[in-house]
Amino acid sequence: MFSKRFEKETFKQTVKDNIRTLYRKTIEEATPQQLFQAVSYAVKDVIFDDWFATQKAYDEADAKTVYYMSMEFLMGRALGNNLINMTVYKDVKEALDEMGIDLNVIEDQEPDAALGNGGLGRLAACFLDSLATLNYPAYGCGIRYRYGMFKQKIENGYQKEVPDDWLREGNPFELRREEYAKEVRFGGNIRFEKDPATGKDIFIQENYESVLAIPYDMPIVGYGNHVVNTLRVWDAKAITDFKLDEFDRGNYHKAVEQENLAKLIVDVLYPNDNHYSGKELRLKQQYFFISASLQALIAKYKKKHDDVRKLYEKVVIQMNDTHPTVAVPELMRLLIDQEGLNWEEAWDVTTKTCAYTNHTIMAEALEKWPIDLFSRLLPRIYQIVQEIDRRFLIKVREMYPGNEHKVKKMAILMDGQVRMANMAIIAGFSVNGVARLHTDILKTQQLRDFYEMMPEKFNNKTNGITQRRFLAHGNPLLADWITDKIGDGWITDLSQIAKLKPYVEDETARREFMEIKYKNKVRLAKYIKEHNGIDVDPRSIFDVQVKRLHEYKRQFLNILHIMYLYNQIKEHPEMSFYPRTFIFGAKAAAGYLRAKETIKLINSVAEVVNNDRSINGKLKVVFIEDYRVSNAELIFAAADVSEQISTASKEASGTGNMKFMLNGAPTLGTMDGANVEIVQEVGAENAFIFGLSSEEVINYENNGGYNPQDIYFNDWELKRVVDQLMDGTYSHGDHNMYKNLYNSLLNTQSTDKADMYFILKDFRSYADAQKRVEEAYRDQQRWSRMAMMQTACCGKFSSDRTIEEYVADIWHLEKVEVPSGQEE
Ligand code: T68
Repeated sequence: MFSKRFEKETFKQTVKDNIRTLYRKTIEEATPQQLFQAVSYAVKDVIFDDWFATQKAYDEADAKTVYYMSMEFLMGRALGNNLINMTVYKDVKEALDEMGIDLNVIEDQEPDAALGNGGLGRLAACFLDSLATLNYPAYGCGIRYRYGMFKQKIENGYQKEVPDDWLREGNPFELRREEYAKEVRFGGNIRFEKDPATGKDIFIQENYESVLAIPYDMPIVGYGNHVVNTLRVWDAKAITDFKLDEFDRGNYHKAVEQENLAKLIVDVLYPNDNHYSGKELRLKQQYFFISASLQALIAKYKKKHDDVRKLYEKVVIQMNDTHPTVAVPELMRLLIDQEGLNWEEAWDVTTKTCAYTNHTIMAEALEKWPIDLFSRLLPRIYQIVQEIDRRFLIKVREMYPGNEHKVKKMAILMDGQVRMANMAIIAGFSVNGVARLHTDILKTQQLRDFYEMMPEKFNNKTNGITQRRFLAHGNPLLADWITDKIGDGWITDLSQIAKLKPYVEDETARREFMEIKYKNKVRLAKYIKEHNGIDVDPRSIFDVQVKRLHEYKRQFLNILHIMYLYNQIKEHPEMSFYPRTFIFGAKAAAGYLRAKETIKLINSVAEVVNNDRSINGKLKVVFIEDYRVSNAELIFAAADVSEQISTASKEASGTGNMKFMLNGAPTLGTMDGANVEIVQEVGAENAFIFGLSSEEVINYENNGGYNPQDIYFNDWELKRVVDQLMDGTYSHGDHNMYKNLYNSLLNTQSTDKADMYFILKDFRSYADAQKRVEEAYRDQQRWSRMAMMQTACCGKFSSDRTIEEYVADIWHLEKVEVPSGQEE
């Protein structure tokens, strides 16, 4: 038992007391939301004791700390996960059962903390879970967006975005820390003086606007070790309060402006995934949370240490993509302007403290700020960037005399833009990709010049996921079964899951494994019935693609193939066909038209196919509304087939692929991102691989693409499918509804290259792979072996392994043991 407070009777009493003090109600009168709040407060009390004990232990150990800087943390729900990690989930469930309360219903009351878009934000959340579980001192630093990722409603087949008012009912798992507020300044001009005493240059920012950054801390509970780390997200508040009686025009306007700025800055998460949005407000958000976080970490460091030139001995900053890269010049500024270091000293500290992770090779995701915007908003920061650039280019010219081509490619400031990735690489002591293939592509293609100049910085850290959320919490039936077979060591050491391998040859074990899969399919079928009103047969193959909607991820390929299958079934009703349920879940960025058109197409195909009685329910298509962390947990547990079909070279890693694998779903995919490593672990015979290789794709791209017309005019079945986009089959006769999608394949109109993502090129190979899936599934003995092998071979893909690699190669942290914060 974790703590006396979770002894059944004590816990039940606490919940009752909370309901009475919070709402003046009895348990019977309380709403589910009120019960959620009351239970959460009971849990939070215990967490908070351990939280303070952890911070004290870290302080005493004077341990080096990693600051994980990220614009996104896609945390999902906290209650269930906290109970799992406190190892009291079952006790609490039982206690609540006795009170007539269903813990699952209570958990469903909690809104997801959706402060992220997709993989990058969820990776940050998995990392925090692993850091706490592995006893490493860590902070996540980010923004407390008032509105997170929008909620998706499907209306008439179209996506509609609804604001995500996630804080409406209050967040029981956060702590406002007004006492650690920091001021952040924007704009104005820089006046330069010589300090008469020291002769040093001093830089004074004048006529600026400023906001007050206020931290909210959220506890990150480690598994069974009493560690509670902190996710610190910043809220903004105006500095000047209105003093209307002192009515002075200038001040009044300034006060209104600062009030507006504060409101705007943390208002909403930008909903783009793998796409750069050059909005001024986005740069403000970046500087806002970085400046506040760096000020706070320096202040914390100085409480115990007096020489800031040794900051790197106690602090390491990991920049999650380029979004936090303004940390480089901001740290320089604080060290020079506030701490009095000279340039060389400050540069030494900065370049030993900052490390950078790259998450994409997509050109449209590269952050490049127009110099006029950047210098206007951050005048002092811009001066520092200029100096970093100037000094770096001297080195480039020394190393490559006369090679101005290199200068052009590697400079930070070029063609009127500030190139953030270049700054991150130049200043970071480590540059890592997120899967082996991705890192190789960075070294040989995208970042080749940097790699040649400073190869020692480059390293790979293949992504991972936390098995605590995506198996222990999301798939309790399978989790218990595994523990029954091999013990519970896998929860904190996923490599132990390999002990399942002998059971793959055990027929009873395989039958049990498949029965659990079936029950999870029933659970998802119920969810689909409740949310979509569609009946799906849990005996059909659940073939799932859930992830952000993006052309490179090729949901379009999947749906074109479904249209093709439908034609086949209609034309050859006698043909043997194993029943399939194709399940999609995906949000499209609000302004991404082709992505939204794809959602409409999926829903239109679903409408036609699901209502065609002549096919006897052989084919069903379901688009799950509002795909997010909480329903993802149900979906992974129920999947038979994991669709990972990105154009090879485009998906840096993928992490959904690992969650499917953990839950026993074989990969149907391209040799892209971490799929390559998944296939290596599970064996090629246990995966369904198709399509162009990354070399082939890159080769075509370097030679002007390929001609999709060659395929279109030579494959009449495929041509028919493509033509159906325009002939009204899926649009009640409207010939324009899908013309953007159609054009993207054959390019009759647009300025883009035709079929940039090689959909027609890979189509036949994909259809073949799908045939192999069907054959394999028909043989239930074979399939059950294959499914179990996924789970048994996924040991490598725990974020615990990833974090240990970051620690060993980049962060160099030490584990700190934490005593229980409870008096037992
Ligand atoms: C993802 N990137 C990669 N970006 O696409 C995925 N981008 O392959 C990888 O597994 C994952 O990162 C973790 O490494 C993203 O999710 C974004 O969400 C994003 C957000 C804002 C701007 C650009």
